Amino acid sequence: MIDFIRQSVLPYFGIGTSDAKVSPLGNGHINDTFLVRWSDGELVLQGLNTQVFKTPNALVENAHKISEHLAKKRKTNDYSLKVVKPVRTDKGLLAVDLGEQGFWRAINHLPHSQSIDVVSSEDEAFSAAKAFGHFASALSDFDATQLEDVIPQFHHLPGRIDQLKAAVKNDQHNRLEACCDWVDFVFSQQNILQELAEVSTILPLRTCHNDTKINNMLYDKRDMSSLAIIDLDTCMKGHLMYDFGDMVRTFTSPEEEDSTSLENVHVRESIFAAICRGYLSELGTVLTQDEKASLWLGARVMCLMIGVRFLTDHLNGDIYFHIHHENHNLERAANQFTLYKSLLEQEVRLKTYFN
Ligand code: GN1
Ligand code: MG
Repeated sequence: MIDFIRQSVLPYFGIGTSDAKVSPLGNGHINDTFLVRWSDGELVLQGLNTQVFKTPNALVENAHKISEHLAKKRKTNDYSLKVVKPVRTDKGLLAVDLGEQGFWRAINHLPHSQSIDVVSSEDEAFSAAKAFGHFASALSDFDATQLEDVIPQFHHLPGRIDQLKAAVKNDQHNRLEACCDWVDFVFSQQNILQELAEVSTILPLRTCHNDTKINNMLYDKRDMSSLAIIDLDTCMKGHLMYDFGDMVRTFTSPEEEDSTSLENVHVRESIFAAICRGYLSELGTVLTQDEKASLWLGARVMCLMIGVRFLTDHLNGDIYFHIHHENHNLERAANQFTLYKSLLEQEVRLKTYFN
């Protein structure tokens, strides 16, 4: 792959093959991401997964619009984080489509940046949540209808549960028996759908990031302050409760998303509190009362929904998320359902942080 990139992709970006160093970057589950360094500079190169992103041109256009909006705000000091921007091909395009050999796009690499996969302090949680809040706030005057839905119904729990039902029915890889307890668990939680249906109709549609994982906020490694929000691939119109929920999902556990040490997987109350403080410090005056009231639901939905998606993919034979070993998606699902249960167990205490 690396040789192919050097020979056949980098020339489109005007980078000579002789001195370019290409190395894998990050922990994404969908796209292939590389850091490219050469004598004159560096960039992040991505091969988009076109099975998942069926309209990659719309995706790069969406990301470009978001970057432009944020860059404009940065010029007037209304956005304080760094902005990730597309690096164009030497013909001035946002990407190069090589058909069978991939759809490639490049982004600027931010010096001194560092991502983490597990939050280790309240300060880290606070600054990341504040950064995601700042991002949403800076986009509150961006017309979200300009963005194409690159994955329709991305955060749509009823649809995700239907996909699980279909996977259970087909059980193409005879994996159901070994995970039927988790399937039953999901079906026992369906009363959340009613609550969701009622709330969804009253929430405003806003520009959402839709993948507010801890490793999509880059820290400045010199002082661990927040540096930039990255991965604009799933920016679409939606409800901010899901952005809040994905932070809860990925910040609060002391274990990584695929850890099998389930006895350690739980929601750390102090980290949950820091997320609320950080996010609301930026959005407190932007969110409507209904949106504020929806945040607790967003947290529950996101933990449950990603568990459902991992479990579905396990049953389908791991066709969506990259896996690194057998049963990886099942392990991820068990981890996320465990976190979801911990969230429910602590409901009374956790809800006090919204006051
Ligand atoms: C995928 O590949 P990455 O890390 O950007 C997924 C998210 C999931 C996440 C789980 C397009 O994101 O929705 O929450 O994995 N992205 C897509 O870690 O499905
Ligand atoms: Mg992503």
